Amino acid sequence: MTFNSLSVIGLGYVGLPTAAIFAGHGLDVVGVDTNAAVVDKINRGEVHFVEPGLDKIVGDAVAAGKLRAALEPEAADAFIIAVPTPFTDDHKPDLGHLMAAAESLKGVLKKGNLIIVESTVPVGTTERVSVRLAELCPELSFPHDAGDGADIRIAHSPERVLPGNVVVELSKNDRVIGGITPRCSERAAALYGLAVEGKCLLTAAATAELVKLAENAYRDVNIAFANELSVICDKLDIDAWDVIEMANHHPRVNILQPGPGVGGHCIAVDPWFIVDSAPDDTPLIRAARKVNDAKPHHLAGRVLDAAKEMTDPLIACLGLAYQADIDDLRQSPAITVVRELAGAGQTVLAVEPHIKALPTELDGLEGVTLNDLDEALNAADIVVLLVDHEDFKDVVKDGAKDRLAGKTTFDARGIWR
Ligand code: SAJ
Repeated sequence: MTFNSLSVIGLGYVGLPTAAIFAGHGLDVVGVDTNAAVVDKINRGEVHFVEPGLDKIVGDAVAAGKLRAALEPEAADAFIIAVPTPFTDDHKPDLGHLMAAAESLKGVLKKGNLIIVESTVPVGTTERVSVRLAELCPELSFPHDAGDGADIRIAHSPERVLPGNVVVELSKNDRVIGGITPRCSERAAALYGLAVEGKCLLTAAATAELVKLAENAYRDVNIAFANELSVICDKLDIDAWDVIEMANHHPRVNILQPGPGVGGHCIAVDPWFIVDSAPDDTPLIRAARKVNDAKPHHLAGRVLDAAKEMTDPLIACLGLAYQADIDDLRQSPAITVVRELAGAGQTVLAVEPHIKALPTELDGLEGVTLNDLDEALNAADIVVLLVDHEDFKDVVKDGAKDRLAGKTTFDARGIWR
């Protein structure tokens, strides 16, 4: 049986591009989101966040009548759940959105349906979804209980796309697919086969859950190494990027890039899901989190030391997003730096070309304003580069003029060397 219709629950950074790509391959796709403004926007063929190439594929799919958005789930052949799975203040997984999304399928599920959990989840969650739906839908059988012969098939297939390159990576990346049973994996692979060029690697649900968490914890640990090295370099007055560039000439060394810290909704969050599952066996993963979380404070401390040597300096902070060329501010270390500078009584000229107003974390903070790049560069005594946005790259070589001349600079991304 092939798939004609798909419902994607959660129209955020992963769900919306996923919905658009399947619609572009001919499926009738309904995207579901609880935010009415998002639903309206998508139905007008527009997108609600910055992601290269996304506006075109969403616009085309809506215009072709293959993609529409709704507030409630509707019957479909397959469902993909792509909602946020954040953590609580004490670093425990918060599965509230995920379980609510799963529960919203009660009443629309029918025999033969496939459900895929794409959200990043702690080990055991896909099975929990199956158990919960079995409680809510007693007329249907579910794979944790009925095995391969179940009415409903459920699998975990973690998204692995990099914000800023989502449209390309969604179709090119290999996919890990972990079904609750082998048949569940095969059905999920058949769905992705309609739109994904990468390989489908089939495994069990729990293995797929840990694969995704391991990928992000691995990256966090490696970034922590680069960040720790850069703190050492600051102390020894050595250029960290020189050290890394030269060390990386070794055939078996590949050190990542230091930065102002690790942000986003993935790398800064997912390692905690492993810690939560194995609290006594995760010293390295915890240490990496601690090193990366300390990095913005280290940077802010250095800027404040420089500011203390001046009278009422103006500090330009370039970039608020958590990484280059996107407007995503979630868990952004740049925001932590700005808050810390403002909290110490400094005047901060924030520059973020991808947003039109200060985010709530900074709005109303005394001493912080949102500025355009030229205003901030002209006025600032200290310039702190926090995000390697394209717009900031040619600041040092704007014609013959060095726009940083005479200013104290902190280049947390190493792009002005
Ligand atoms: N960062 C550094 N130095 C580096 C690389 C990144 O400081 O060398 C910083 C970034 O500036 C950013 C943070 O780390 O603040 C995280 O960025 P990232 O590029 O590592 O990745 P994310 O969080 O945008 O996306 C990650 C990706 N996972 C891996 O690369 C293993 C992506 O493939 C996942 O799909 C995504 O998490 C996710 O949704 O889980």
